[in-house]
Amino acid sequence: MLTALQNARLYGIVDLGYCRADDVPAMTRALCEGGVDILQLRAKKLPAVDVEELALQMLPITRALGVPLVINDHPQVAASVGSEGVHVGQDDDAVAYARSIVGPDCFVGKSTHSLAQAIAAQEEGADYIGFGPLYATGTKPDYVPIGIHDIAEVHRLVQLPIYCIGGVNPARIDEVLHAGAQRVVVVSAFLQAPDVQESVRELKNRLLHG
Ligand code: 3NM
Repeated sequence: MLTALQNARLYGIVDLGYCRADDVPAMTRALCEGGVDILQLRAKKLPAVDVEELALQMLPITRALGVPLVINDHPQVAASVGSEGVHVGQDDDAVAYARSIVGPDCFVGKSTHSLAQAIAAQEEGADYIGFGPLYATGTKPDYVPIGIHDIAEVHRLVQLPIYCIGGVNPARIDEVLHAGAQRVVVVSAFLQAPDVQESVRELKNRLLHG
């Protein structure tokens, strides 16, 4: 599973802020068939029991298409459904705590919002990091964007897979790649696209072939 993480370039998120619960299976399929390499379930407002139910709907689809599923914020759900990954925020000891719940076979990612946090997450033993938000984004409206100038530096300082996140969309992908990004997370630009699968395919193409 860590090999899948090493090779992954495009990370999608089924965010319940943009996707109705009823649409989760179809959205999961569209994102995976379009070409996301990793997929996260993010449902900030739902209780764990509902997150678990959605994860159980997603897993047969993600597994059939060979895409690791990551559960945001709920290590217990990740453990109970047996997802391939779990993602945590900036709380102290979040990585160690999540790992104690999910065990050794589930990778653990952490959100970081500065170079110092990125280095700390590496020291804490995260398997990958998110780095952002690069641009202001309605998906995380209360976060101040960090810009793109530290992207090259974070790649010098941190050896983990680094997923650049926050406001990444087709209009900005070239700028983000030019700034040194190798991997990106895209949320609203995919979930709000008229043709989700096609929009993933196009962005993946530009990631792989410039
Ligand atoms: N985490 P969009 S930014 C979920 O910086 C999330 O940690 C961020 O959504 C971070 O692609 C973000 O719609 C939102 O901007 C990304």
